[in-house]
Amino acid sequence: MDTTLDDLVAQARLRFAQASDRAALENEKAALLGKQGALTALLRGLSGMQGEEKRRLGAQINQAKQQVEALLAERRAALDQRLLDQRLAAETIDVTLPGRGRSTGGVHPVIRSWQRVEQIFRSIGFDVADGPEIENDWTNFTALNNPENHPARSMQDTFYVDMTDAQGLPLVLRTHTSPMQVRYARMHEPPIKVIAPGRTYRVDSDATHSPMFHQVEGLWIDEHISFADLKGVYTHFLRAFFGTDDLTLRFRPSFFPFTEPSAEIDMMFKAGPLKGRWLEISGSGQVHPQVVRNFGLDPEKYIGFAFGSGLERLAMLRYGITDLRQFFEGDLRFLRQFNV
Ligand code: 2NL
Repeated sequence: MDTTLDDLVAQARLRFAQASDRAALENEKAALLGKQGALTALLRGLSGMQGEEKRRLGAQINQAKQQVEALLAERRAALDQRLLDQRLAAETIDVTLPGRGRSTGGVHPVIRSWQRVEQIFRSIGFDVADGPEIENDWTNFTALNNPENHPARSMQDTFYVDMTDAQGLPLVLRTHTSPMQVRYARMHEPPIKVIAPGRTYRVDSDATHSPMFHQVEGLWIDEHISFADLKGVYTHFLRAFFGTDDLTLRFRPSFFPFTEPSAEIDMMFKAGPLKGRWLEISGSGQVHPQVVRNFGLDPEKYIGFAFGSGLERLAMLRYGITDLRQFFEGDLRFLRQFNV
């Protein structure tokens, strides 16, 4: 073979070997076999030749070209293999590592109490209502007989939404679940017998108040519903909720704009760790005639009671929790205790 061609093949072998990745290798290939390549130039040179010489030289150039292509294929395969080896080494999975595990969620103690309350009231014929947490101020305040200048309506106490509803009424984060009972009462015919559990919001945040908290309100309206019914229903509820008949109730006069007369309900365990202490558990009262009117009902005909209790308070007493803030911290060591 022509020494120029032998040199060319030797040079190709050397330069391919020095190419350390596919991109460098393809550049070397272009320098030999591309449009401006050395071998391509030699092939082009044949066009000026004739006969035997052209055939001989042409065959030699083609042979050299085949050798270069074989070297190229060999080096490509070697570089690809090296890349694969590197990736396999870098991306190995250590199957002996411990697994990350997969844990299941649990039910929050306040939600557990919520579910328990629903089940008890359903069992004595109460419906369960659910509704918007963003309310208009008529349903949240006015319908419940809250005077226009009542401090509860102030920005200091209530989260206002920077928007009005379709009727132009200011919007608030509901401060109690009563507005849902107003909606329910306006949509149903008596007897109205319903509870409204849910999230509520007030501008208040310290050791015993959270800006978001849970309430369950209850409402029973018919032609002859009295305080005796309230006492019977609430006594049954507390005994079922705490799983004991060893508790008594006390109704203490109080004031709410939406009830008249109004009473705080206190309870006392006759046994157990909280034995002998009066515990405030709920507000209650006979629904105010103006509120009955706002339900769309005649207060001369319809009468009944309502109550409002804090679900956090009920859950704390049931589980013996002493710090409200634990409900909202999300500490799994605390939460897991209620999901064993
Ligand atoms: C409290 C006070 C109370 C009510 C809530 C109520 C609801 C309607 C009509 C009339 Cl729709 N009243 N709810 C009544 C009395 C007291 O809760 O401080 N609870 C923790």
